[in-house]
Formats: sequence, C-alpha cells, structure tokens
Amino acid sequence: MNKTAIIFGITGQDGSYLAELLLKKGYKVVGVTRRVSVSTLERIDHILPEITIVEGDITDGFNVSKIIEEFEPDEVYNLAAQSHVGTSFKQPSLTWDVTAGGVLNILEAIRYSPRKDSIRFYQASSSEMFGKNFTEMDDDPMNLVWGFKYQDENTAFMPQSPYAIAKLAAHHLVRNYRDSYGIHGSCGILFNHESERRGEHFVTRKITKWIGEFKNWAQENGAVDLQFDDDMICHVRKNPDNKPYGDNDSWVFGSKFPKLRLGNLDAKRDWGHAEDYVNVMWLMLQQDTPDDYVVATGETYSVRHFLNVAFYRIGIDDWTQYVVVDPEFYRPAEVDYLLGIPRKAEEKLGWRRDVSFEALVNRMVDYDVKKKKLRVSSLQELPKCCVKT
Ligand code: NDP
Ligand code: GDR
Repeated sequence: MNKTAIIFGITGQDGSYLAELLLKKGYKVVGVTRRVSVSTLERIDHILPEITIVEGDITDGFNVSKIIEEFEPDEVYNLAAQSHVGTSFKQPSLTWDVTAGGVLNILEAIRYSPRKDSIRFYQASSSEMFGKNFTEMDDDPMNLVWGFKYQDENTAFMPQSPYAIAKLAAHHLVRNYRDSYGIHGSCGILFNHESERRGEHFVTRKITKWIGEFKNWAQENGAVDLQFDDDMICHVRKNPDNKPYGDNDSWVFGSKFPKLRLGNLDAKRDWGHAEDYVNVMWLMLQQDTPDDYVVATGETYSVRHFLNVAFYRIGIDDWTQYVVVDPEFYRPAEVDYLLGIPRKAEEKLGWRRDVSFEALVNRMVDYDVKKKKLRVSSLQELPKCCVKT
C-alpha cells in the first residue's frame, strides 16, 4: 500500500519540491496550508490535483492533532516556520510561537497518537543554530576538513537571532521526545538552500529578481547609455537633433530604475539548491534509527561574491554602481560565516548534491530574466515607514 506523508509548510520553497519528490515515489501527499486572504498555492499549483490540501496552522495544537489523527500518516515533515531571520527580530513572539511552539504541537500530537510507533517525523533544523560558532581545523582530531573554519554535528550551537533560538528549542525538543518517548524524529541541520522558487525577501532571490526586472527595463527602454545617481539608474538617450556626445544639452533623461538596496555584503553562506536538499529529508526518514544530520555543500561564498556571479550572468562585470548598501537591512546581530561539512549525511545516507554554486546562481538569474512581465520590485517601492527585512 502507498505510504501517506503529511507536509506542514507545503506552500513554501522546500514544501513544493518535497511534495513533487514524494509524489514521484508514489506517496499519498497531504499538505497543510494556512487560511489566508490571498492564495499561497502558486508553488504547488501544478501538482494540486495530485495532493490533498487541508487547512491548518501549527500554532493550533488541537488542529494539528486532528490532522494527524485523520490522515494516519507514515511520515510527517515539518517545514513550517516563520523562516525569515530579519523578520524574527521584529516579530520575535510570533517567530517563537510558530517556529518553536508549532514543533511542540506536532510532537505532542505524535506522542499521544495511537499510531505513535508507526510515524516518522522530520524537523527542519537550521545552520542558523550555529550562529557565531564554528570549529577550527586545528580542533579537529581527524583533520579531514575541507576548509579552515566549518560547522558539523559536533560544533556547539550559539544562535544569533530569535529565529535561530526558536529553531534550537525545536531541535532539542525533537531530541528530547526521541529519548523520552521513543519517537522516530530526525532533524536535518540544513544550510542555506535556494532556488527559482525561493522567497523574494531572502538575499539570493532578492538579487536575482532585481536583476531580472532591471534587465527587462533596460531592454524595454532600449537603453543606449545609463547614468547613476545616489538611488536611481537613469536611462539616457540622444535628443532628436542627435547632437554629439559630451554636450549636456544633447542628452535626454528617460525613465529611472531604483538601485538594488542590500544590507551586509560580507556575510558568508554555504549555498545549495533546494531540489538537492529535499531528497535528504526523505532519506533520513528511511533509516531504522532516527538521527540528526548536517546538510551542506562544504563551500562558502560572501553575498558580495553572489553579486559578482549574478551580475556577470547578464554581462555586468562591475556591479558597484547598481547596488546601494542600506543600513536598514542590517540585522541587530549577524551570522558572519557558515560552511557545513556534510560528511555524515554523505556516508550514512549516501546523499550527494548535484547543483554547484555557479549553476545555482545562473539558474536563478536566468529564471528571473525570463519572467516576461516587467514590474518594479515591490521591495524597492516600500515607503520609508515600512518594515524592511
Ligand atoms: P518558506 O518560508 O518558503 O516556507 C515556510 C512555510 O511555512 C510556508 O509554507 C508557510 O506558509 C508555512 N507556515 C508559516 N507559518 C505557519 C503556521 N503558523 N502554520 C502552518 N504553516 C506555516 O521556507 P523554506 O521552504 O525555505 O524552508 C522550509 C523550512 O526549512 C523552514 O522551517 C525553514 O526555517 C527551514 N530551513 C530553511 C533553509 C533554507 O535555506 N531554505 C535552511 C534551513 C532551514 P505560507 O505559505 O502560508 O506563508
Ligand atoms: P539567512 O538568509 O538569514 O541566512 O537565513 P538571508 O538570505 O535572509 O540572508 C543571508 C545573508 O545575507 C545578508 N543580507 C541580506 N539578507 C536579506 N534577507 N536581505 C538583504 O537585503 C540583505 N543584504 C544582505 C543577511 O544579513 C545574511 O547575512 C536563511 C533562511 O532560509 C532561514 O530560514 C534558514 O534557516 C537559513 O537560511 C539557513
């Protein structure tokens, strides 16, 4: 008989890829979605006829229990979270309720389920839990690391945001319910993973979406030349008399496009493709013994380097004039450096990632450039008083 999987957070980036993977494997997929005033089903539109959608919110414990009771799952994947680190500083209480409290609700539902011993649970833990901390090569008795500083399953956690603290609480809850009640719960300590479906307020997609819109704008305006002021990129063209270049009067300013506004460009992240990462979630639940695994690429790049590769894809070698560093996007506390060593996942689960960093960036840029409709980024349009994350 086909297995049944419940996915909390099916409308998110990872939820959509995981649902596709489980359908391919013949699962009956049940996706839990929140009641919202506008549809959030865009990422799973193409598979909607094949999945069962049920309304629910992980902060409602009774509702979570009812869903688990009704659908009798073999596997439960919790991908639901308030997942934006910057937002967690502005809405710490909500972040705590969803990202930590929601996990407790699922664990309690499994604990009291008559089918407790037949349910396997996956929790989406995060590399943000490492926060400021890393292991240095000299500390490693095996001395087998690929970089000087890294994080793996033995690195101590030192979270730097309300989001990371909530994730860490959830991580420990899973371990505690495993030890206390024998629940088959595993945590994937996943490092950043991105894709063409990445939320638009995360830095990678914010960059590639801007590039897509900029490129379309430049093409639609047939820009022969660009001028840059503090905040805007201006399209200029020759006046009808076609006077020679150098004479200010002979150039007419056309439409303007807002520059890309970003925060800390020096933060380093270990970036993979989400499609590679959902596979490991499934692999963890196929193991007889539940466990926790670091999932990463073993490479790290700064936001600045991401910009290099992304702009290069549209033929711009020097992006500095196109980007404004805006302190409004700085976080009260930052995670400077993440580089994960996925040795355990590779050795025990046989997991491998396929998509390289450069391929990831290129795929995201190409996707956003191809999006036909030109619209000025809503992020760029935010009035000053609005929250920026
Ligand atoms: P997204 O932000 O794209 O998706 C989050 C999902 O959670 C959405 O489906 C959202 O629903 C849902 N959700 C939010 N609040 C609730 C709630 N109260 N009840 C039910 N559902 C809710 O995240 P990703 O797909 O990128 O990440 C998946 C998980 O993995 C998250 O838990 C994230 O914290 C974690 N993670 C992600 C990493 C990454 O790099 N992507 C790395 C490490 C961990 P809605 O559509 O209605 O908003
Ligand atoms: P992160 O991802 O915080 O690592 O969390 P994000 O893309 O938000 O930030 C990465 C780094 O880029 C810097 N940055 C900016 N970030 C955003 N969002 N917007 C900006 O304008 C900007 N400018 C610079 C940030 O300061 C940071 O250093 C992601 C989420 O998916 C989490 O849910 C997940 O747990 C972790 O990855 C692993």
